[in-house]
Amino acid sequence: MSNKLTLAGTIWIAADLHLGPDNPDTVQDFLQFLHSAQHQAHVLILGGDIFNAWIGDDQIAHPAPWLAQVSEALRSFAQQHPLYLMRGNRDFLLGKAYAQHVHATLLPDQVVLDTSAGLILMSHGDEYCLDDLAYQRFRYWVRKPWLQKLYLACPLSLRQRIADSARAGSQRGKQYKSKEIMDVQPAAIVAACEAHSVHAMVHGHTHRPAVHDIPGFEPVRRWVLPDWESDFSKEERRGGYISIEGTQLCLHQWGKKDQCQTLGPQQV
Ligand code: LP5
Ligand code: MN
Repeated sequence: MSNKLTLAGTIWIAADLHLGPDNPDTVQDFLQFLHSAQHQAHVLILGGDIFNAWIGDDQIAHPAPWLAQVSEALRSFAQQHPLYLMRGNRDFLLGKAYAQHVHATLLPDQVVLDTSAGLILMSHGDEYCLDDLAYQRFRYWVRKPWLQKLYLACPLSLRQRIADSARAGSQRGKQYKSKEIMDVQPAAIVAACEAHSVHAMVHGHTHRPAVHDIPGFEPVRRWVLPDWESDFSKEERRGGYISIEGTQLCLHQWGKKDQCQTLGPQQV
């Protein structure tokens, strides 16, 4: 039985914001987005990699200015509308303490959203990258509660150093990996569709925003959320979100035409 979440009204979903001290313009873009969401959406789901690296909820005791600003904006959104947080491969250590701090609800790694447009299988997406064996090994270990407990028992300064080295290790590792290996494995997508009768799949992680048919499961499509990046090249400002309103699911990317599909019960 999958985790099911019934949501009413207009839903906005964003992921891969990678908020952090080195991305001030992306942080400002996100604060602007939150303000728009406050007035145009009823529910907001942040689908993982919200932060560029999350080293433990206890950092909220003495937050960096950017984190205090983001947390305050999330709290004020959540005082008016339901806010859900999903964990990604950078912020899998996000915990109940931070969720409570921003008045949000933590979601499991996979959830079936029961919406006005239909049933939508949502996850961060890293769990589908099964051909990336090095990553799946990393994921296997860092999800171990005992290792997380060990890591979280370290001083914040040491945790930051370990996170920085993990980030560097990741950047190095990616140089030698093919694009295919770092994308979702088609068989994993088929298995997810076979396990869940849904009208659409939504995930992030790959930083390859698009809408894909799923051969053999038409008209179910796989919607990939945009990653956000406004700090390194103004021309290449990246970002966007998925909206679910009425029977329509739309992918909105900054500077690109919206892609929409009317979902419907006839699909399942
Ligand atoms: O993240 P990104 O986009 O660069 O690449 C991802 C995969 N890499 C990761 C690693 C993260 O970037 C690391 C984030 C640090 C979080 C802080 C907590 C750290 C310790 C927690 C201990 C409980 O997700 C990358 C994929 C790519 O997506 C595309 O899908 O290819 O996978 C890899 O690079 C696999 C490497 O093997 C990862 C190596 C990390 C080194 C591990 C050292 C840390 C051990 C800590 C022990 C206490
Ligand atoms: Mn990711």
